[in-house]
Amino acid sequence: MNLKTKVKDNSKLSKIPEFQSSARKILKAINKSQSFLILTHMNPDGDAIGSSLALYHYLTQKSKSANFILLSPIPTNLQFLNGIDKIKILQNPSEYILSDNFDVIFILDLNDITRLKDLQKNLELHPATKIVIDHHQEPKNFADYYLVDTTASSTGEILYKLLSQDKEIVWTPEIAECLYVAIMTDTGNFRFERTDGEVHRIVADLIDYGVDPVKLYNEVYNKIPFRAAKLMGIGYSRLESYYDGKLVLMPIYHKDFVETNSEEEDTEGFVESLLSIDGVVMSILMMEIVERNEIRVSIRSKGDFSARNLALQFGGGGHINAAGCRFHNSDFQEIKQKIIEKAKAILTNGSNS
Ligand SMILES: [Mn+2]
Repeated sequence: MNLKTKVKDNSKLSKIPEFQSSARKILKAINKSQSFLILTHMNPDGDAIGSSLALYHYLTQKSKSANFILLSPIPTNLQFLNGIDKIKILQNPSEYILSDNFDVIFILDLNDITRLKDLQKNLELHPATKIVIDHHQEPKNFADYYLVDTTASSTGEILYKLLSQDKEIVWTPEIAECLYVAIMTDTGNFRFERTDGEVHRIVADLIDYGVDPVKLYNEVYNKIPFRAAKLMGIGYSRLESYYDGKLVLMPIYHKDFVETNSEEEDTEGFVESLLSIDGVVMSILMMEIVERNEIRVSIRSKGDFSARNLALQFGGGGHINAAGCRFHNSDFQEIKQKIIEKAKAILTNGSNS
């Protein structure tokens, strides 16, 4: 590991050369506009909601009209966030989008609007300036401005760097708290790769701005519903192990959701927890979601073993260490066998880091 002996003045800026000029252009676009819409991905996580809500608070502080809409529900452990009641959850967002004269549409923690399903068409038609702030690989070409750093820990980290360029910002505890939750959740509470010195310097600033890290940890992580704990127990009792314990797979069937009275959202954190098993470098959660006739697969991994490569082979995507894919009208056991087979090459050719 390279230990830097000196912290440079620009340590809080991105390593990407065009970052500062993009940031300046985006701040300019914000200053000259009045009406904003903020969008993020389906099944929003802490980074999606935390960064979007931080941006919402920032825009409101600048006396702008800000709107933040979601296409799916807010996880219960994020509902404590200040301003969460300002989020509109819409069944029919396409009409909403065209009904308003937004000057700017922000798309956060997402780089591919086909993932917004029905919204895609009207989003493309909308004359607003579109700005993407994100850290995922291979952004699609649909927006006017991009603030993308695929080496960043989270969208929250990138947004912090953007907002830091505004010399007039007032760092309220609300903004700081939302950004802290974004960074904390996307780094798995500062455990995942990309949790570097820069990340810690940023969260140190956020703590100085009024964040209470103990309170936020409790709110986000110590909130597993009892039904989810029961469901996790069923999943653990079925755990399967492959390739000398390098891969573990947790199947969860429809009947398990029924038995424990739990839902898809209750599986939050399951697949990550499997990585704490000794020797495991890749974990897979396979869920049967009968409402959508779907098998949802979440994959996590360590080091160079690529969860993303595995997901890509089945039409999915994600980051190297966190990815997923979905199957429709498929047989659970057949899909499982295929995934396990395809994982073999990754687990045997992957690095041993
Ligand atoms: Mn993210």
